[in-house]
Amino acid sequence: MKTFRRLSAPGSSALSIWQLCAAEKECTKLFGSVFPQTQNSFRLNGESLPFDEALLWRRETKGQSLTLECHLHGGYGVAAAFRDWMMERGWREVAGSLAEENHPALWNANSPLAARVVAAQSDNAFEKELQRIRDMPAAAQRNAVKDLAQWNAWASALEQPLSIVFAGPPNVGKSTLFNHWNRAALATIHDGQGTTRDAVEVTLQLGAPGEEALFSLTDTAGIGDGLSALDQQAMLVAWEQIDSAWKVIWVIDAAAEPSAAVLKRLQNRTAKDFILLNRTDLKESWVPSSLGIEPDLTGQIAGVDALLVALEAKILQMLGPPPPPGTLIAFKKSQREALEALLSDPV
Ligand SMILES: Nc1nc2c(ncn2[C@@H]2O[C@H](COP(=O)(O)OP(=O)(O)OP(=O)(O)O)[C@@H](O)[C@H]2O)c(=O)[nH]1
Ligand SMILES: [Mg+2]
Repeated sequence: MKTFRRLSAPGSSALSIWQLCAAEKECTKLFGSVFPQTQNSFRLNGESLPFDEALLWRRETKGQSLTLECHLHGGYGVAAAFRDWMMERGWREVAGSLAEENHPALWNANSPLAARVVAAQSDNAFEKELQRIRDMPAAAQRNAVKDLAQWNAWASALEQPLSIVFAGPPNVGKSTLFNHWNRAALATIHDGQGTTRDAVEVTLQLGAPGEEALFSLTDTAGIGDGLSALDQQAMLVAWEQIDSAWKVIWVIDAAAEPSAAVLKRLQNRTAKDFILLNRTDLKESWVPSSLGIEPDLTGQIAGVDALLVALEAKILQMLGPPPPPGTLIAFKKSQREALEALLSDPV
């Protein structure tokens, strides 16, 4: 009997997770000579599967029968293609997803990287590790907790998408950059100030292929001087977004000095403020450094792809390298709190 079932939520956009059960020789026949012999995850490529990329795990061996887990990179279309491909090869789909019963965390994993860290936690691995640490002598315990906690920034980013907000004076190119990043014309771009009045939010996967994580991106209204009542209302919404953001990308214009409120904020920047000097193809009309402003990145729409690549790299750098496959991290808030409790009160 060769059966498969879907473990991930049917509508999940970036990833689908499947469980395959069959005799070893059937699995070898399906995946060809590259079929993994070890327990570890194994990356398949287009030569063995008609899909971009897949990760495969051997989960369980019972006699001749194997249970595999397959993570496919891609949304609805890839899932449908995989289902057809399996059925053409005589595999039978078993009704009903196991997700809610057995894989609640995988069900909720919203990106390839999130799925990877959740997979590393199967079989209560994190709780077991915590118990192992609790049994250590105090000094070793401290080091072990610190090792785990080094991933905490990534852990909270993977549990709940971090929010990146585009902010700045009117008409500086915030929406242009936001749209290029999304590759979709979601926010309204206009040649004249006061175009974007609502905060426009999308979620977007950023990162290297196979280890993308989900972020939320918000485009806001321009923060200017002497604005109409409507624009002032929009500005208040923008400030709310800025206050609750993980990072704010302040877009400013090489050809126009920022409004007073933006200038003041940038002169007193905090760790979450990132400054992008845009429209450098236009004639420079002010010198940022003379006003105490040091942009983190400088560019123009003409080179926007290069600018975006640099921007994405700089944003991801703030989180450090992502956890390698198999790394245990405190993925859930409760797990991070357990680590903190151990640090402040070793047992
Ligand atoms: N020359 C030049 N024009 C640019 C550049 N980036 C954006 N623009 C243009 O600047 C104008 C304003 O761009 P938007 O993206 O609407 O600006 P915004 O900051 O979202 O404006 P508001 O929503 O009004 O606050 C558009 O005509 C863009 O095409 C650039 O690097 N160089
Ligand atoms: Mg705009």
